[in-house]
Amino acid sequence: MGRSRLPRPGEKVKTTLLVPTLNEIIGVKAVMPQIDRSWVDEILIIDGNSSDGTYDYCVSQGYRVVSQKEPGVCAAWWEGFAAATGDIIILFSPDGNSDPKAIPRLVAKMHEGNWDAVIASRYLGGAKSHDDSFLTYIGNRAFTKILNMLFRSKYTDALVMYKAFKKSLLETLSLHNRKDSVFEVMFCIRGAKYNIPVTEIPADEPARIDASDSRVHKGLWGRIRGGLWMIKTIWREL
Ligand SMILES: Nc1nc2c(ncn2[C@@H]2O[C@H](COP(=O)(O)OP(=O)(O)O)[C@@H](O)[C@H]2O)c(=O)[nH]1
Ligand SMILES: [Mg+2]
Repeated sequence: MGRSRLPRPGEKVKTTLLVPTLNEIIGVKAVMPQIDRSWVDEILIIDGNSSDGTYDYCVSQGYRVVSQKEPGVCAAWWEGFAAATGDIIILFSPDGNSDPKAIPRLVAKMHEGNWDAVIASRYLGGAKSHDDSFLTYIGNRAFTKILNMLFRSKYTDALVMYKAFKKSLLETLSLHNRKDSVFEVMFCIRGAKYNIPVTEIPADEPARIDASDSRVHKGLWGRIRGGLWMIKTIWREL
């Protein structure tokens, strides 16, 4: 990825809302119309070659849509970073889990304190996740606490996708496309190591809209594998 140029003094800082989709037509139709297009400078959909009409729907609504080449969410992020024209990136899930109303709050907070990153925390202040089961709640909280202990950070939510950050951070934090690590976790660990100015805002996580079995239940093996990826990511960073 090329060096992301910093805007010159007086030049507008642009924001890209980066939206990954894979057969997410139900969520996309319900969530995307709630986004006021004036909130950001660019809405970029990275589609993982959906077969349910997500791609055509997004194109018909006038969004910029890129079909990803390599499979997987991590590849989607990196192909999205390469295509995004914004200086600030917001990672946004159109499945219902990211509350669109938090977009203007994230943008405002980024500008207000000249933060390098702002995380939409599900566990800060009165915020609540409507998607958590007892197990995922305990898992998310414990994982964040362990990460804080190991890397002397103060996150309340190190696993949430929903966040805004300066694109130049990808280079500052030496983040690279690694298929074997969880981008969100790498991002938080490197942010702590490099001691970047990062803050959080409270943001509820609404429930997934398409909550059909195959979408929600990743199965025991799926959860174990997810946990192992995270542990592996931490281990390597130690
Ligand atoms: N482009 C792309 N999007 C994906 C892929 N896998 C999942 N997504 C999308 O990423 C978003 C979050 O996925 P989800 O399965 O809900 O992840 P979770 O909320 O972290 O459990 C949804 O909008 C999915 O459609 C993929 O391989 N490529
Ligand atoms: Mg989700």
